Amino acid sequence: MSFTPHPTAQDSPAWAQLEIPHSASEPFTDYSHWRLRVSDGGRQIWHFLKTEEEAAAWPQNMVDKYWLGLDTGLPTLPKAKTAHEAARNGYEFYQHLQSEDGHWSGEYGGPLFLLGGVVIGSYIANMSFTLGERLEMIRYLMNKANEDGGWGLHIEGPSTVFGTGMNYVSIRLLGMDAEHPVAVKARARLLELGGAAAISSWGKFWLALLGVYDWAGNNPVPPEIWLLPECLPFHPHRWWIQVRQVFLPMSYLYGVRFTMPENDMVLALRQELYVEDYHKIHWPSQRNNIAAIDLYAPHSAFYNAISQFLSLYELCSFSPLRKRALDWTYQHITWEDENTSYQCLAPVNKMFNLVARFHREGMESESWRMHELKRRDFLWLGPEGMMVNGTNGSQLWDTAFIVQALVETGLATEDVSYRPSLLKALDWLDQSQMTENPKHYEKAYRHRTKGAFGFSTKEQGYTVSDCTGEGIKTVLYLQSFLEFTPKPVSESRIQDAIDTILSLQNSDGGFASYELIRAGTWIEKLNPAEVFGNIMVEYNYPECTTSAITPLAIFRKHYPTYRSAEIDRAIQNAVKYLHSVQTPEGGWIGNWGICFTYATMFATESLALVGETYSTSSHSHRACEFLVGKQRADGGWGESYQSCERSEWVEHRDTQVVQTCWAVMALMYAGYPHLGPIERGVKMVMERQLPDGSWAQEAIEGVFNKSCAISYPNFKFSFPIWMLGKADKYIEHIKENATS
Ligand code: LAN
Repeated sequence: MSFTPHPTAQDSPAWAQLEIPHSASEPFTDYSHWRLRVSDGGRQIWHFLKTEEEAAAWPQNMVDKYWLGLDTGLPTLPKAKTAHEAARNGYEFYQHLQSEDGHWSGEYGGPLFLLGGVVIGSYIANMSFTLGERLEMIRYLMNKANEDGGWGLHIEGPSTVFGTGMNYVSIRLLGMDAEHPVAVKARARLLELGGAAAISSWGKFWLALLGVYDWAGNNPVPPEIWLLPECLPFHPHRWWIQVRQVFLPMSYLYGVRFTMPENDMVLALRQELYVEDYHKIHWPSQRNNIAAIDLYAPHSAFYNAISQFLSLYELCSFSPLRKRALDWTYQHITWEDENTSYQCLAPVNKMFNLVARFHREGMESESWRMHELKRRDFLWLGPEGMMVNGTNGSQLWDTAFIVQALVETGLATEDVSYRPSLLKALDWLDQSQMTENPKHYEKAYRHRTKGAFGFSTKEQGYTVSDCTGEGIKTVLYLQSFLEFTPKPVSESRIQDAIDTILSLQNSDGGFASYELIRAGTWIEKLNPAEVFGNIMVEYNYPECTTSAITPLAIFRKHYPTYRSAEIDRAIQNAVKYLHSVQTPEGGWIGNWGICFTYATMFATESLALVGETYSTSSHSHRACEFLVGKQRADGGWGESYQSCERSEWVEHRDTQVVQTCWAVMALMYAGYPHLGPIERGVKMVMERQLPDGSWAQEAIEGVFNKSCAISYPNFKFSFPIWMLGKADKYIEHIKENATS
């Protein structure tokens, strides 16, 4: 084991203090100099062009302008008189946001605990940011601070110690002076909430790496757990992959008690972050000190007992065993980096991996260079500054929805001018399907990837059940439903995708996110993260289940001989699972979108696949009654992200376009026969359309792990276009049936 001596970041001009204006309403950099460079199958990285000559040689395109919040200059369109015209106007605008390689890029911000990891990790590992990036990250945080000066878990949440602590440290490291009014106010709020001593466990961990929280204040994360026999029902390879991949580098870093060497910044932060004198804090009693406002999933007594036991173990851990455990966890860390070309599963494990690799290999290494490079895939510049995206983008997800919308609404065939855009999308999808299993496969506890699609890019390399479903469904739409397209995705590659989908069905018929469910839900009792719910194991999700089976149904029609009995069974069992999780009120609880409107749209689509509709199925009937009961006087629907926290419907203050689309889509999937609610929903969405065909950004659309909201800004295009185009045909069809 090596403990690489590292230079301290503060000595580097790259982290020197900056003059920061008091107001963040205007950009701190010249927005006309930023460009989104798209490369390598959808990597999206914002570049700042230093000179006017460079800027003139590489003009801003529509994608740059739109996402930076600059005037796109797109024309006012003739006012739509029908839903179909409105859908068309929507795409007249949205086609301009397609990147030249065929996918749709976009922001994927929202969580406010990710930027802290990227900044602290970079500081520790002596990596830098450009001046523009630093300034715009500071500006983003200034813009996203709550009235009280603090930050929440996500951009719509109340201030928490986790959000405030991580982001306070970030603005300071990025160059804001401690006496800047924004820092003063944030610090006051942090101290009011109890100071950083009461930060949640992932915050404690980041602060300990930085040397501003004592390791004795952290519950143990011993790497030896990875050496336990794999057959044990709680072995980490059975945990939800997001937690497993975060726990992995954490256990390595905990095992070596990595701590950044003291410097002036570290000493200053120790003063600033705490209510009491840093050196007088009794650290062992901070392990379970979590501010009440942060707590979503309090520790179980079982977890606390295990932590106590592990604390005793730490006092007498046996060093040869520790060394073996560290070597083994390090090996797994390198496998994860290599399997994902250093993108890693998400930015949390990426930044912990980065610090672990830095610890063992130092700065003069391939891993340092690669991690340094790939950090930028997570940085996204929006109108309010630079944020850290929840993943390296949502490329596949956004591309799949808009393409399906175009095909289902008939827009794909009605206008030849849309053809190039569909052909480019197909080309991108062709290149985004994974064709091999991971380089480090079973030994790295990975699920198969052959034939799969991920949420973002092929390079990231993780199968997601519903992304594979939506990805291959989109390929089938393009290749089998349209006459003008080539067929680059071969039959055997389509079969690989179907095989991957079938490999992901759980015994009760449902589909989880990345893998099969590998352990019992009792492991949730070991959830150490306090701020998130349902993170320890995979669960079945109504949304993932639907996205997995809809392509199976389409595939079955076009390729009736391939695994057809299994496909039939898979669909039947999936529907049984969906029946079993419908709430007594008639909806389904959403896990990745907010909330009931989202999951109910998916569930009714699945039911329709087996002929269950409003008039034939009590499940579908109840779903419609539930949704219609939630429609507002203005014709729309609106749910707060708190629906996801509480698993019960919580009205949003305002009606939401995206949720209205989901609700109307659900009614249409269910074959709801009464046109009133559908027509009123359509009217509401049409009224909100802007003169250039776009829709304005409204409340946050997505969620994960019950408590953290996340933005899907492309949804405000794909779902209105889809819903309006579909509704136009649907309304006509119902009216025709009524008169015939
Ligand atoms: C995502 C983003 C995509 C999302 C969908 C495809 C929409 C979903 O249907 C399945 C699950 C998945 C892939 C998903 C899982 C959790 C992610 C990766 C995220 C919400 C993006 C960020 C989040 C990740 C867990 C953030 C890090 C936090 C931890 C608790 C580890």
